[in-house]
Amino acid sequence: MNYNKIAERLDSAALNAEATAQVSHSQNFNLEEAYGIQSISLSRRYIRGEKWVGLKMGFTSKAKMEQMGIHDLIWGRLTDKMFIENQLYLESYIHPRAEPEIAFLLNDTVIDEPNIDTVKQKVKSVAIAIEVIDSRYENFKFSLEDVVADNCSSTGYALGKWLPASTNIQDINIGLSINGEVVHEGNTNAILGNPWESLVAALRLAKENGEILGDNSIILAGAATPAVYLKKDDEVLASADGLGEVSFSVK
Ligand code: OOG
Ligand code: MG
Repeated sequence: MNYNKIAERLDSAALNAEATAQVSHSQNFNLEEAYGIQSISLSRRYIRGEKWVGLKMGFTSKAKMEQMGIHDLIWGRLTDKMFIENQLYLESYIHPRAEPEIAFLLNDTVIDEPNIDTVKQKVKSVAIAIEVIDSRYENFKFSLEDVVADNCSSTGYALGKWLPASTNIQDINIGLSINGEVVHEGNTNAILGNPWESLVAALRLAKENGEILGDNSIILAGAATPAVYLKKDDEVLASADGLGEVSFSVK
């Protein structure tokens, strides 16, 4: 199996906003190989000048697992170019979807044993966020290995105001509205029982995989609700109790 070729195919699909067939339709590959492909496809972005900024966690809630039919925790990489400020241009995407998330901004503390108590020392700030996912696969359909190879569908993130790390993020309502109408609402404890657990998992996975999460790295905890497809002229807004809101418009 040619990892480079598959990485190139997925990277080009993202660049050209053109869907491609699921890798699993033509090859057998395992999860380790899938993460290998993800890593190579990210290298292509770094070579083009994108900067790695952190990680996103996926399938941390039942709502997401059920929507996509995958029940394993996954992680992908975020780059600076994925940052969305105010506007998203539909023509740059294949079939983008949005979901409300919580973001963590890290400091440079080194954590040897990630657990609920220790990871809090590594957080400078928390914020409401919107993740935009855009599977490079036709019809947004994939196997576990497919989605991992495709950087876990990650394509964009919008961030609300950074708030102190002491801000409560547990057991609060979080939701997404489109054009002023709430489309999905959930509770942040749907994220692994407690959104801090997602950070614990992220730090553990980063360590296992040699990803160094230094000062100002960003972690997205994963959505507590299903994702929604975006269409032209949508005003997309996420909010959570005590975290304020973040929004962008679709052009
Ligand atoms: C995969 C990414 C999952 C989340 O928050 O659970 C994810 C997908 O749904 O395409 O980002
Ligand atoms: Mg997500």
